[in-house]
Amino acid sequence: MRRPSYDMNVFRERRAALASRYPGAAFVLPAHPEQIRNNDVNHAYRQDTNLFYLTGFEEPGSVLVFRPGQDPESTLFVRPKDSFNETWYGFRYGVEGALSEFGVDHALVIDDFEREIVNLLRSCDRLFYHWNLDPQFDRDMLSVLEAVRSSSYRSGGGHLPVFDSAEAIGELRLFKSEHDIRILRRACEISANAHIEAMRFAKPGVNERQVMATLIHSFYMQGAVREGYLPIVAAGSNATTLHYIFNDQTCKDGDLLLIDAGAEFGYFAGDITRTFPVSGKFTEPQRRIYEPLLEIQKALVQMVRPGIRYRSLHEASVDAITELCLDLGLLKGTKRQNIDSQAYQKYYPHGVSHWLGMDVHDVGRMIVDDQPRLLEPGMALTIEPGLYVPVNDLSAPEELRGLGIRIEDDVVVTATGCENLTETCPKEIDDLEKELCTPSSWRGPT
Ligand SMILES: [Mn+2]
Repeated sequence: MRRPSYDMNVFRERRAALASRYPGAAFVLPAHPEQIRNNDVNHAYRQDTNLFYLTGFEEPGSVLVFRPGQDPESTLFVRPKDSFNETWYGFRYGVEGALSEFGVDHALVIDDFEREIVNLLRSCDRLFYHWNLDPQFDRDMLSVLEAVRSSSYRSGGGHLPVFDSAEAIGELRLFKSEHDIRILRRACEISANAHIEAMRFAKPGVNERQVMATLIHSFYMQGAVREGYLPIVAAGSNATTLHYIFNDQTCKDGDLLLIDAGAEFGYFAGDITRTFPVSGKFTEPQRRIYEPLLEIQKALVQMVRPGIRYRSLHEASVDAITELCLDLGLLKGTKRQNIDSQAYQKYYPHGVSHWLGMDVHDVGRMIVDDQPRLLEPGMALTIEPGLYVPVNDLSAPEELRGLGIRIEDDVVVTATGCENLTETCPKEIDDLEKELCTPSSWRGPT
């Protein structure tokens, strides 16, 4: 028997936390839809984050029905054991394995879902479900809701009210436990080490794709499960495309190289951006942007502590970057005018932060009771100011055109401030230049 590699108490505690908030409700969480086999080969499968968060169960074709306070509280529907399919596509836990290894109260084969779900929902007063993840399953759920409505056991009539399961579970996931932070810390360490590998490897003449290969090689060699997202490896003015994914150009002498990449470890993702000169030495115009932007980034990290409004981080970044744009001659007029007219967005078009966790852009509300959310211990977020000068921006000083710089760290809010989970990844100019002239362990092209 295969054994799950996760501590099942973690998932039991998460289910208990959810149960205490929603007595009387039912959660129906289907697995992530199975990938279509393209020409009979498999592509990587990743479980739906919320289903994994509550069970640790990674097989497709499964559904968790969770009914806080009822018996059984957790019912996991799974694919049956099947020697033909297991020969071709690998081990399945089946009903017995689901019960013995995952600690759920009850397990049934997925073919019984249609027959059992109405019974399971009859005694619940509301349903938590997230639409639009799997259109086929959505259609099944509409029939289920209708069947529950017409069932004689529901005296009040009408449909079960439906709430968004992703939002409810998102509020739990927003607060990372000690266990979660340990895993996230490791995902960040792996990501930081991979960035260092990439810095040592990068030099004029290598292709962005080869730099990407060193990152991914390093991720997997350190025990990562997969990339947290498709890495961005953008040389020269490619860095001014925010979600550049071609990663196929040659790094040239004099270019800056922007790398935004993070590893996934234990379903948690790191997310780091570093920008450095391919040749190993910053030019004067590159320094002119990099040095003040780094000071801004460090000041923003310093701001992170319980009690500050999450949104104030972005407001502070807009204020500081607009001022920097004025200093650099990119914007004209006063700071106030450029902020009010949003003129700064030409050079700084994105937000300074997002929640970080089991999804790179993690879940959790930013507004609570119509008020901007205050930071609390256990929240994890990125700090990633950037400045991008379009290559064809004739109003910009010529030597700054085509420069794109972003510096991104991952932090978790503590009782008194924050812990920077990615501080081992160099970002000071001296540290970067030292790393850049350290020989790579890779025998890449010369
Ligand atoms: Mn990010």
